[in-house]
Amino acid sequence: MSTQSVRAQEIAAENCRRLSAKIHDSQHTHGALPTRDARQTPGHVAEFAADVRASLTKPGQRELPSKYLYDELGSALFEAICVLPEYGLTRADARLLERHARDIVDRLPSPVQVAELGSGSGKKTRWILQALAQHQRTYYYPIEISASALAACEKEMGQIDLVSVVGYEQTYLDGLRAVASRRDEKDHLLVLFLGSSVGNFDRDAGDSFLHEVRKTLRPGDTLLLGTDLVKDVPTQLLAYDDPAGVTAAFNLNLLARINRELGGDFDLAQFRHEARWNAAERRIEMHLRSLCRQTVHIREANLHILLEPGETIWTESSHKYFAQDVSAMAARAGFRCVEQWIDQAWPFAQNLLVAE
Ligand code: AVJ
Repeated sequence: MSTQSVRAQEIAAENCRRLSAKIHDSQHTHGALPTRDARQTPGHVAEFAADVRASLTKPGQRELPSKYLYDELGSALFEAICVLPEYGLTRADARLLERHARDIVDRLPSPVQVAELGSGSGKKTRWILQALAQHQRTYYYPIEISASALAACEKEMGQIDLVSVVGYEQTYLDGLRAVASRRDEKDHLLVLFLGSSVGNFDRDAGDSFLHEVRKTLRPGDTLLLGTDLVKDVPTQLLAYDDPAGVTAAFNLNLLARINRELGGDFDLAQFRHEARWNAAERRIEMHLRSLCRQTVHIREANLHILLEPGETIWTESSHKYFAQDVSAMAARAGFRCVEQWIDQAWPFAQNLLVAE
């Protein structure tokens, strides 16, 4: 793509953002904004195909990147997971934010703007935005790769009094860099990274990701980081292998998405969802187990693979933390952990980190 058309696209995207900001400013929030699914443009198809090809042909263990779990259907299935009785994580996260929103915002420098990495529908963020909006007009920038989740989030959060919402349909760091570069000198930033999404990264990748986040910030900016804590193994396994099969559907949808968007021919009936506790790494792993010897063809990735019976494709990791781990993790990335709020019913921590 030429530089000029990239620039033209940026301008169009910027105009679109301004428009969406205006719409929310004037509180005309009925009717979703027109959104197209950027994931389906040719460039994104090529990127998806290249990622699928690289991860499915890894020597040893085959993989698929977990970020592709979240197409429109995957995001809807994830929302369903969040209300499963076995998956206490989201409720614990939301409980902490509801209970301590006042306390959290009282520790922030002002004025402060809010960016959220992977906002989803943004439901639990309401508590923070409402608490902030008691002091100041609040700008909220949800960053989300799922167009449908982002549209829902913009619509919901734009209805809060004195809150203006401008969504970024981008990956975490691209979105955050865009937000950070557009703010005024006087504005501080609060970055929300909730729901223990940091747990999707391997420990080293998590460290470098937090370090990248730190690099977009100025000293005194803050990061509110949600981390799911280690608990007993049966409870953790059940949270990722619920009896109603919602998590299985969420996991299998990744293969269905490859069939839909990349011309794949996965036979979903020949795969089984599996959740494992990896004790050495302190993480839940989701896999898809091949039930027979089978070949799969993915047209857009120009890929043929042969799967053996019992062989698995590793689709996601959810690392779990000890409460004491977080300060050290924060320090390695250039933050200081100034406060930690822990839910007793479902061990989960909300950590307030300040950029040093
Ligand atoms: C959104 C990444 C935090 O790992 O618990 C839920 C995703 N996967 N059930 C998690 C998920 C299976 C979730 N995160």
